[in-house]
Amino acid sequence: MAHRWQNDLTRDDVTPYGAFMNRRQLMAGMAGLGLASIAGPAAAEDLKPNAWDEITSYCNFYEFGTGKSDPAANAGQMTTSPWKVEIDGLVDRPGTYDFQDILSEMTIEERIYRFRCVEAWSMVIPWNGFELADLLNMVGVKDGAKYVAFETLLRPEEMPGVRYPTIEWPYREGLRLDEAMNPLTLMATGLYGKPLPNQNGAPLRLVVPWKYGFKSIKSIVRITLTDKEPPASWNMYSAREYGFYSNVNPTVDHPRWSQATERKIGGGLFAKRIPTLMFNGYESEVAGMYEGMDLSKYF
Ligand SMILES: Nc1nc2c(c(=O)[nH]1)N[C@H]1C(S)=C(S)[C@@H](COP(=O)(O)O)O[C@H]1N2
Ligand SMILES: [Mo]
Repeated sequence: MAHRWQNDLTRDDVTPYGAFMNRRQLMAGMAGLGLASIAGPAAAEDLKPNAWDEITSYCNFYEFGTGKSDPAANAGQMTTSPWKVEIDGLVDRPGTYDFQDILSEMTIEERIYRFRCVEAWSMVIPWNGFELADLLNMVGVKDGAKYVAFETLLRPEEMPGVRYPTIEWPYREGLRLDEAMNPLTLMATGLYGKPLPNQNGAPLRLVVPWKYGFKSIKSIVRITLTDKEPPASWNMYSAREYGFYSNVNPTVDHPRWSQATERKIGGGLFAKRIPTLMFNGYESEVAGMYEGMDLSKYF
């Protein structure tokens, strides 16, 4: 089974920016898929990457509308070049960084991750990107920083969805510093070896594979290191439905639906729902960060 995946992974050994793939990290990424802990051909089938068309046409990006096909229809209007990312707060080298300058410092690799939306659908996505830890180390995290806050671009003239008061704009999210530094936490810049399409959060979005999808904030323009838990858009909208942590957990239901199972996109009308895995299958890599925490309280 592992060999089959290794073959799949090496199939298009391409990255958008010509950087080489780091084999050791690729293997770590495969371990991140939980291959060792999953047995049987059915489970292996669940790890088949979704098609490009599925990943790029069924999206959540409310700045472009609340329908699943709205982002693909409308996000083409978003100007993504030039792109600046402000990095501020408790860092040694705060500043406004050009996206291309950030890229030139980073090693782009491929990571095939499960992706689980809080709405109980899922995909498997072959991202390209770099570890958030590498970016944070580049700017230098100061003593006393405990959280990382993220903000999405807010440009109403290019974003038809932001005239509706669905959530508070700009879209905001946050992680605890240890979560941000975890090697699984990715800043994605591509998909299937191609630059990230706008609807998926071009040119730079977060991917936190053990958390519900809304934590994976798109089209990031600001990253702030802080000592306080930062406000997050969905948490501000409804804290009892969308916890700050939002770790994937099949035993803690959303107030309005079960989180025990999920529907993998692309399976067709009669596809069976599949069981949702604790921490979305990444338990061995991340559970240690939450030791001693009551996960039904800190959900
Ligand atoms: N800025 C921004 N980021 C966002 C969202 C959004 O509406 N706006 N939706 C979130 C949700 S709910 C999910 S499930 C994922 C969807 O990512 P995808 O469309 O690339 O699959 O993006 C997340 N990041
Ligand atoms: Mo989501």
